[in-house]
Amino acid sequence: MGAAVCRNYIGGEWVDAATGETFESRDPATGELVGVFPLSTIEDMDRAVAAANEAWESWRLVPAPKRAEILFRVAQLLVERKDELTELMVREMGKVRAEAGGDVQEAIDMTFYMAGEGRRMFGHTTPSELPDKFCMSVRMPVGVVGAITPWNFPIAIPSWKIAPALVCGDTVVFKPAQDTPFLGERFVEIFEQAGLPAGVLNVVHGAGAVVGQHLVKHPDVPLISLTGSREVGVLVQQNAAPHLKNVHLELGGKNAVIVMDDADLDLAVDGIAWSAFGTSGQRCTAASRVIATGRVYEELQSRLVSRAERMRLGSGLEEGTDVGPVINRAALEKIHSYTEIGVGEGAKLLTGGEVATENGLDRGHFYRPTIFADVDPGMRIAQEEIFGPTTAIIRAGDVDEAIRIANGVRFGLSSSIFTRDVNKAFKAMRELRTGITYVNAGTTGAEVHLPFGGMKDTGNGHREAGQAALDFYTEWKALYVDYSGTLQRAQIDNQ
Ligand code: UN1
Repeated sequence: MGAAVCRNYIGGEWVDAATGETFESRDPATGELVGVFPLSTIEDMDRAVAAANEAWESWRLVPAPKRAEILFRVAQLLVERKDELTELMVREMGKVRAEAGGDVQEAIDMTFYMAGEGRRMFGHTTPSELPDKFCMSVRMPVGVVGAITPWNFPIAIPSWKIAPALVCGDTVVFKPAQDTPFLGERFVEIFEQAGLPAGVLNVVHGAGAVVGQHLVKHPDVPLISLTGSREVGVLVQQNAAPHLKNVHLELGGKNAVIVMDDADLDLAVDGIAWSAFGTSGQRCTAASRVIATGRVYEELQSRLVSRAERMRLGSGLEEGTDVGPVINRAALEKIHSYTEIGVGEGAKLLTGGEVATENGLDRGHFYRPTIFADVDPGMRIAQEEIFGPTTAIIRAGDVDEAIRIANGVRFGLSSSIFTRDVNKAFKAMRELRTGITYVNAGTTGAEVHLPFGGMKDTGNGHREAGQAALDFYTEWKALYVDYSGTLQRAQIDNQ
């Protein structure tokens, strides 16, 4: 397949960057060119924000069920184009075919779910304290959303932001990750195909530090939603502060799987392998720590090592590949630097810990599934987000200590416990300080109708997905209708 030349989508037109400059997107498994994209400037971003603002004036007045009809069409088109999008995702992002299909499926599910909100989006009615007076609350659209998305879920995460924004009556300027612009472009093209009016959704490609930052600082963009690193999250929060924007941040994780003595070990090994090495560990929900109690600590090590060593590395397009490439050279180097840090800290490297180069893997960026044991909870490999196929096994004495260790990091996205003891399970569900906790499953696998997000430094209190997402993309308005024909004064005339 030849490389495509792609454009920005602004005000319903496909356009090059004002300067004509471009950047490339390459297959992380082979280095092949996938597409060429506009390296946009702040003028391009200004035009997109202006288009989104203009479109908002009419989009906000389109009845929500009508807005939703377009989303239903988008979801249907995603179903029809699932194979094509899956294939493109494997080529541009590198995850294996089944996982890429899952990413597209997540977008399908989210878009259908949010389309359903068009006929709900419930507010409240409530009695007034005064006679002949009616009270209700309604959700109001806010304006233009700046949606800044990562490369690890190149269609799913954009859908988490764009679908709720549109059904709520907001318009969007979308800045996809520079590593996966093609998928961002295709996603937007589907909204165009579904009949979304011009300007309601715009995409501007380019560098986060240039166009992303300009979007965050733009006075005409009241909502910013970012999924990215903690460092970028802090910067976004700061840059958005002078305009008092509402900012939704979905940042890092350092997710732990707790394995108790009474656990079903086969199940735990399956859950850990999937959560630690799926998507080559490049999920914010990846299991990068395993906390095991006394009796299973040794047994789990040998089972996980043999599982990791049986995993086949390769292009996600090849049948039988378990682990695809990591996204780019810089990621590969960062992941390997953590192996060196772990060894330097005195952790025991059980397997992996190296770049894989055999059988042509050197054309791409492959890292062997890596497991450390004898990890102290305070070590950097047990504290910092690596975003690669590396996990650290830590010993704990009992469930209380395991929970304490699990909670002893700055992040709080996902957690899991494998146990057959209902008392331990419920204690963990209450005590683990994460936005998501699984019992007898790994740390990944969030469903679209439940709130997704984390506690502590994983975010700033907002949630995406489910009903909770509506709270970010709308503002509440309280309405009072007095039909008494007299001036009634609340708090004063109610005795
Ligand atoms: C992410 O890693 O940024 O639950 C999102 C999961 C996926 C989403 C992960 N459905 O792991």
